[in-house]
Formats: sequence, C-alpha cells, structure tokens
Amino acid sequence: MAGRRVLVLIGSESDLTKVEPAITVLSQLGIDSELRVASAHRTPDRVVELVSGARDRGFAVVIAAAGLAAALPGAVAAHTTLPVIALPLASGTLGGIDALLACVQMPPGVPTATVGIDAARNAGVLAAQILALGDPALAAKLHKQRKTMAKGIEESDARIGGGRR
Ligand code: RP5
Repeated sequence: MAGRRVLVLIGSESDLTKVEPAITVLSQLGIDSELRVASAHRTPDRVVELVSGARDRGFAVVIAAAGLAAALPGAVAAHTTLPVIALPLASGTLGGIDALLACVQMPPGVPTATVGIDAARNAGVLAAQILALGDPALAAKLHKQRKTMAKGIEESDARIGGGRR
C-alpha cells in the first residue's frame, strides 16, 4: 500500500484550522494528502464526484470532517468502500455533540471510524495506522512516534511528579 494517499474532506472553509493537525501528522509521517472542501448539504453532487473515484485516484483512506448536522462523513461512506474516518467538529450551540452523534450513529453495513470531537490529530494517526497495515516502513515510524510520546510522559514524571507528595 506504499505511496497511497489520504483524501481529507471538510464541509466548509470554516473547518480548515480544525482539520490542520490531521494534515500535519500525515505530512510528518511522509504521507501525502489532498484537502478538498465539499458539503453534504450544500454541494451533495460534488461530494459524490470526489468520493466515488477516490480509490481509482490512489486514495486509500478518507478523513471527512464536519460540524453541526455533520452529514459529510456518512455521505462519503455511502459512496465508497474505502475506510472513512469521521472527524466531528465543535461548532454552534451544541458544541460538537450534534456532529459526534451524526458521525457515530451510522446504519449497519456503512460504518465510519469516528474519532473524538475536534480530534484531528487522532484522525491523521488512525489514517496512518490503516495505511501501515501494508507498509512496514510506515509502521516503524508509528512505533517510533509512540516511543517518543512515552518518553515525553516519563520526562514529565521526572520533572513534576517524581517522588512528590
Ligand atoms: C458544517 O456546518 C460545516 O462542516 C461547518 O462545520 C458548519 C458551519 O459551516 P459554515 O456555515 O461555517 O460554512 O456543514
């Protein structure tokens, strides 16, 4: 699966800053991504167009991010059998709970892998983990990233936690 890309869709330009951590982590891992704006409600035909040919255009995973009624991840999942990672975004009066429920409550047979509200970095890491199933070099990078994270926690413990009462 080496060289396969991640398609990142956002429902509105207002989602851009929220999704950036996903693109950053993918880029840190050497994974190409393509960011597109398409709305399940405002440009439904465009969503179908972008997603239905995604596999043939070399994409292996889709990250779809949206807020409010967040139909985008589900609409994407309806038009591809590629794995779809849903990223619910906090916006509006319900703080992202609306988007979370819309993303996670998919009907049987058409799943999305839903990460936490605004958890863009996790969306990127999960996409990388899926790609790493067929890419040992990428799997090694992910392993290294985990080691670095663990070291950070140990350093925190040594700095602020070690032996304090
Ligand atoms: C959703 O509605 C978008 O994903 C965005 O999170 C939210 C608000 O969109 P805008 O009104 O800012 O375009 O479809």
